[in-house]
Amino acid sequence: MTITLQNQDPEIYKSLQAETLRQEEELELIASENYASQAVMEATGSVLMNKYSEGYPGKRYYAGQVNIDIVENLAISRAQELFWAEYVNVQPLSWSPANLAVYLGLLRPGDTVLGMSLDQGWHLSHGHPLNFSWLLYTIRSYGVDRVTEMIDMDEVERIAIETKPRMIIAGFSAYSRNIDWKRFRHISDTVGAYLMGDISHISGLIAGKVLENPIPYCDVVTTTTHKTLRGPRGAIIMAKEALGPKIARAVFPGVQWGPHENLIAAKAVAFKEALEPSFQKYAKQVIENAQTLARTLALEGLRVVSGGTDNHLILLDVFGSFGITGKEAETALESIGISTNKNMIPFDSRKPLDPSGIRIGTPAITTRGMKAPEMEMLGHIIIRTLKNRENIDKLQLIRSEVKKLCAQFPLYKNIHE
Ligand code: DSN
Repeated sequence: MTITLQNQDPEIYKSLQAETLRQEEELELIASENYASQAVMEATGSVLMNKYSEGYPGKRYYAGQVNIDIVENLAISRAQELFWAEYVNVQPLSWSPANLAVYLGLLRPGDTVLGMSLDQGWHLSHGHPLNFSWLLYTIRSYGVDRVTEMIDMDEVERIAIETKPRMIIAGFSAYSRNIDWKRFRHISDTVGAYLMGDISHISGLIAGKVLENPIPYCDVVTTTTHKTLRGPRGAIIMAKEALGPKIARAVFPGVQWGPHENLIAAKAVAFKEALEPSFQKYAKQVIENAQTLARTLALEGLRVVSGGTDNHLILLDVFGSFGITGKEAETALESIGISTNKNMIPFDSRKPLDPSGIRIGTPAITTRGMKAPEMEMLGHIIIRTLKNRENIDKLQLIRSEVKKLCAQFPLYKNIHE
């Protein structure tokens, strides 16, 4: 009998089957998630996971690297082509380790870092009291304007001059507006700071050429590979050539040892996919879908933070609009088969675990092939769910509508157009 996961470990197999069905029959609106292609998943589950390969191509600490080096060099050259980057490190295991390596490579403990404030679109590694960033560095922050809910670049400049940071971070996990990269560069030059772009959320939209590429403006850029970029879980760091050696030493041996070469192969596969013209079409559709969905929700009385979106992400003030907390909204939507996440909104008076907002995004549903008509349908489904969240019969009916919609856009069939 062939040994398979099914007969060797039925319990895990059962959970994988159940998760496959959940993904097939439910809608993924978490802005940081996507569905990787079968080729990306095949590389992720490949024999490359068996290999230790500390070091870099041509300079490893263990033998047997002939195939590993080919894979890692391909991942590097494809990322360079995709983002027009001079230096690329494809080894970071994920978002925080990538950012940690940048801090370690370019700063000294105690140096001042200026990033987005915690409640307005931050990431843990940009400065959270329990994170290495806060513990090792002096974190200062800028935020959004109270009225426009967009970044006020004059205010960023004022704070930068006042705090004299060694590094400025432009990058967010819950900000839906375009970033003024040129002005960030100007401010960084004014105060003599490194400019770090963290494009973890929007890198697929940059690769797809629908958002401006920050590489020419930044000293260093980090991104995860599994969000809009639609690759495996992981991250990369891109930098000016001159900073390459510092970043390389910080990633290995500074932060990590053995890189996960199976994931590096999967990153290479995803970069090849993103170099295809079809990926540009996908990226354009992601933004169009987010704008249609935001418009539909706003017309139904749900306040969209900053009044709209320029990318894949929409932040919704459910508490201010309908008197429902973010946690209640997340729970109601999950009950009908839609995954979202509760999220702080700018100047939120509520707490992080039960804030005023939810964050939604269109990368995954666009991968399924959905377009404007489905966004309008989805907008009405979200509103009906929030308004009827205590009506079990109505929720059951809406759940069956979601299942029917999913059946029209099967997963792992429409991914390659
Ligand atoms: N989990 C990532 C996100 O959803 O944006 C980081 O917080």
